[in-house]
Amino acid sequence: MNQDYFKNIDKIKFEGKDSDNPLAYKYYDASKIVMGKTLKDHFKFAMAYWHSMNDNGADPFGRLTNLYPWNKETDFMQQAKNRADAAFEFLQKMGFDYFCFHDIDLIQEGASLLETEKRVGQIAEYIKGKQKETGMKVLWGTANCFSNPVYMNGAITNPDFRVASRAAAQIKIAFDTSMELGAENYVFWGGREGYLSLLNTDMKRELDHLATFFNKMVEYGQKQGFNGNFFIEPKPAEPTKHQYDFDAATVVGFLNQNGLQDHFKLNIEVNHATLASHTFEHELQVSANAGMLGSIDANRGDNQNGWDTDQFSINLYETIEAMLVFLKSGGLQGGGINFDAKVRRNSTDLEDLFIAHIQGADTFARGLISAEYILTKTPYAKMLKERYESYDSGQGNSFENAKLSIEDLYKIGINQSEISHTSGKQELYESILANSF
Ligand code: XLS
Ligand code: NI
Ligand code: NI
Repeated sequence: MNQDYFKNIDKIKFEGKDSDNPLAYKYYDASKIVMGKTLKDHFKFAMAYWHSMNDNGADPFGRLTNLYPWNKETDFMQQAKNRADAAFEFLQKMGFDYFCFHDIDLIQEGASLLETEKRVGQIAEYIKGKQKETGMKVLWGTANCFSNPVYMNGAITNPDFRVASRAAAQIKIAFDTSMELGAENYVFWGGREGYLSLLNTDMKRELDHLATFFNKMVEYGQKQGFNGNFFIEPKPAEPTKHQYDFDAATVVGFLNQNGLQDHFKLNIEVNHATLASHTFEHELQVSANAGMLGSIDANRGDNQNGWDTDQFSINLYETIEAMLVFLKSGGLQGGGINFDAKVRRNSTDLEDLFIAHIQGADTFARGLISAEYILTKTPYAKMLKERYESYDSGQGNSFENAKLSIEDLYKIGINQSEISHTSGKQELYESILANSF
């Protein structure tokens, strides 16, 4: 049964920067070409089911403020269908082609995993039908192995094998469902994979279990003919005190150490980067350096708050810096831009969902257009290249190519008498950035 949940909202159009219509794109012109590719293809914008369809405004201090009309139905199957109807109507009106989901975003979890498996299978059939009608795609699927109390001591890294095997079974179901819906990627965010106290934790053993499981998932994916990517989404803390997938560098090290580097890439979330005391662009660059820049969970944190506030992207400076890394590293490998962000608890109008996503898309469009401008119309690229030119030829080049021994370096270095200062020109770089939009 198709209901018109967003009756008063038409398909969102691009109206340009002078438009004062809050329900129009000001910068995101899907067909605009930037660096030889349309904005739509660069980004592959996706809606996060959990925030935009399931969230109800509850927080640790208060009950729900915003029970969406599609979630009011009490029959779980009808409710799930209503939610899917709303999701597809929203995507079509936004002009987005993708969504991301956890297994139990689609439908209420059953009393047993067997029951959940049955439910997820049924709603997946319904969603598949809607995909056929509309052409909507899944950017990635994942399993929620953190909400159910059974996971209080961890999922795959649980000290009790009974729980670990339950998590593995749940992940298999979520992965199979994702494949069924044509997911282009599959994400692991280890919500409870970490520890609350090292006193009661055998960290080495838990991490070994995680690596063994990932290797088995690689084998299973190959057997099933999955040709998408596996992504790991780093986060330093929350809900555990110390998450094992702390940041991009930690995850790259873990993948390399366990022979997983050719099978996994990273899904970088802005707010997770800042929680790890990094910047968004730093985490993208670390991933790109490893050839593992897979996907982005777009949101922003709050300078005052030390938790994952998951606000929609509006920080233009941050996004331009990120889009510079994005363009310089050739974009994302297989992934897209998933708005892992939620409207505030007191934003209770249905149009707020649209305004939030429009602003997010506009921020990324603006960021990418500015980054292209910086790379093609300013001295930026030349300045950066010249900063390293002493390695382009001569002895510097020999060093770069590992042709100088420590004795050679000694001979060269000992004679460098008067080394003049070379300015880092940070303010000039910053002014180029600040004048790029
Ligand atoms: C939580 C994570 C989560 C993942 C998907 O902080 O961002 O939403 O993206 O499990
Ligand atoms: Ni996320
Ligand atoms: Ni997050």
